[in-house]
Amino acid sequence: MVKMDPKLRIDALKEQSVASNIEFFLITDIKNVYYFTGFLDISDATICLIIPSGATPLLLTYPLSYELALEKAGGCTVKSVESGKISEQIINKAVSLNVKKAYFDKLDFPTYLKLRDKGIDVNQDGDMIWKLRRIKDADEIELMRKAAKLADIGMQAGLEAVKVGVFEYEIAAEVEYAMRKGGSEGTAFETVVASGPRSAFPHGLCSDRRIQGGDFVTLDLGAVHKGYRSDITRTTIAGKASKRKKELFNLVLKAQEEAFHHIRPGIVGKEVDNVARKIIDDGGYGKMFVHGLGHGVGLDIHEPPRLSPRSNDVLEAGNMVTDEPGVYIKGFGGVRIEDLIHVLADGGERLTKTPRGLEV
Ligand SMILES: [Mn+2]
Repeated sequence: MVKMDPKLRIDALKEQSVASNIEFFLITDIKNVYYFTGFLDISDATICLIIPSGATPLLLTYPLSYELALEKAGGCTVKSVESGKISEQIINKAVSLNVKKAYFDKLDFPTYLKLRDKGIDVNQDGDMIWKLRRIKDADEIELMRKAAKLADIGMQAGLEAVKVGVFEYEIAAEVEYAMRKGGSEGTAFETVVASGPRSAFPHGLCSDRRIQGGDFVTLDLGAVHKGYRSDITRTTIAGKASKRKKELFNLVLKAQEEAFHHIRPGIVGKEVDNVARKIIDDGGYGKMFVHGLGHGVGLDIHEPPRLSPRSNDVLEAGNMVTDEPGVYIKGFGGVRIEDLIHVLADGGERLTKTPRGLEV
């Protein structure tokens, strides 16, 4: 049984806070609250974790979530607050602790103003938390391995469902059913099934278009396991591929493969991006590779570190990043191939393992 120890994470944050003279850290992003407490609330909840430097962390939640929060958030004092009163509680706590300087990851504007009115210096700092979150510990790696496996199950079902005459949404349904059946908590993001000319839209979602012979079909999907996400894309062909489609596919595959072999600690995000971009550029499609090569994945589907032309993020062991070059030709179609990569001490490890061939 995988067990997170949020207490160690709070200690790590406190350590950084002390070094930066931060006496009061307000955490309202629900993913961050989960990371530091083990309590995951629904996405639109208003909750707040207060980490004062010298006292026990305080989790403010509303009555609906109180019992669950109490059960999960072991290292915190949990307080149930009437809905609409969380802001007031935050301010009271800051005033009672005589806080001079507060930091937050995300904060609503009225609360921000009210804290300022109390003479408190209020600052945003997401970096301190991302410094921790971007390096996955052994437990998180195991959870993400499982999420990746569930995505492979979804992809397998999706690829099997690609047939001439089938609606895109039917393929998406097979993907999501298989992942759910396998134990996924839902989808990591809206499943993409983009066929024919629609495969030229990088985020084409899925529509009521029917698959036609010779279509590119791009499936981009992800599963969720204990809050951790996975991300995989495959492009396949319905029936037989034309020569041009094969060439385009092989170019993107080569870019994906080469970039993968460059993933290791110490390399900069833009350097990895450039490996793939150069191959696609040399193939004549540089202008049609319209996004960065990849992004970090964890509790969020898009998080640091980034692999893009401007990213100065340096890869470290324990990072989880995607490797997903793509080429999109308006009216013709597009190809994207994506794997979730675990950065090891000496290279990369593909967590998603579905074969990458064009014709399955
Ligand atoms: Mn992705």
